[in-house]
Amino acid sequence: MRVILNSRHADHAAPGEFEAGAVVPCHEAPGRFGAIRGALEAAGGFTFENAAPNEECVAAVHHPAYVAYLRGASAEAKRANGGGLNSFWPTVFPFGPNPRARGAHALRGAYCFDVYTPILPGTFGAALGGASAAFRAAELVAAGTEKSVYVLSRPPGHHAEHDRCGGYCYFNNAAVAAQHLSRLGKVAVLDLDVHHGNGTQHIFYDRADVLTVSVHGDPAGLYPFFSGFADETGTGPGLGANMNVPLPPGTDPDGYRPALAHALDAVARFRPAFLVFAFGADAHEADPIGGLKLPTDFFGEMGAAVRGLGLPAVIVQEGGYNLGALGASAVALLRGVESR
Ligand code: SP5
Ligand code: ZN
Repeated sequence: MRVILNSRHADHAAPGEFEAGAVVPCHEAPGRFGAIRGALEAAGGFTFENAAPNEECVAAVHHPAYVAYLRGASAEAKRANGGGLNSFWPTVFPFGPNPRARGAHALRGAYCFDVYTPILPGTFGAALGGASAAFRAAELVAAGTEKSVYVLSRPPGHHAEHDRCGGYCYFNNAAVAAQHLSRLGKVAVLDLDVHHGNGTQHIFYDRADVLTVSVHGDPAGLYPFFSGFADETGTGPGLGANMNVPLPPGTDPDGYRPALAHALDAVARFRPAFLVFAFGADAHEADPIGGLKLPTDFFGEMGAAVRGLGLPAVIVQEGGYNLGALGASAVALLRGVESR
């Protein structure tokens, strides 16, 4: 299988994240990339290539003011770096009649919805590299050159909304791929990261031509907490083109299988021309933040089930924070996708 890499990923590395009032090492760290790449190389059968930066593909799904903000804040962090400050964090989340007109501190909170998503000198470049890799994969699948292409990238993307970063995500890589493919036909986005793909849902919420389906830990108790509930079904022309399947904490393969079948059935009934598969290994039983109980082997079953749809697919890497489980799960999943 062809793998498109974000060669700029390591330019973004958050120095820490908040947990119970303290700062702990950030789960979304550069080592995740090498863990997956190393596992794929050891397994064999994968070819790797880099993608050229492409700003147009980002502009197709994100607000121009948000893109400009991320670019400017990354450049500002680069300059501030000389003074020993190397990351910008939101401190307030402004609301009111004009929250985006009040200077740098308000903007940090206005373009972000949580405290897990700082801006560093290399954030814009790294995020752009990921979106560009997803776009390149979509081009290959759209051209029919490849049946399935895997995008190995970080930072992840599925929490990033039209004009807000959050959940370690800046540009929505899966949405970039889906937007490009939607020019040629209907697209289904299937999100099996353990967290709800709120950004992808948000970007396509009023679209009838892009179905978004997410299977995830119940947001009543798991990040992102504010969306991912079953009653979010789309709006306007997009009513009925969004599906959330929340699962209780501790869900194992016996509990996950019917939820996955339900999600795949919704995808099949939509009759899409293309699939974008947002894959997270954070539903693995060894993941430090996911809370579900899926063993490595189950990711092979997951991949084979997705393959059963028979759709040309872009597979985009999202979360997964146990480095051993991450590489093994990615190999199992992609082998499953290739199986026949
Ligand atoms: C792409 C992706 O998987 N984003 C996930 C963002 C999750 N951010 C919140 C992390 C909270 C970690 N604290 C967990 C404490 C468990 N001991
Ligand atoms: Zn996740």
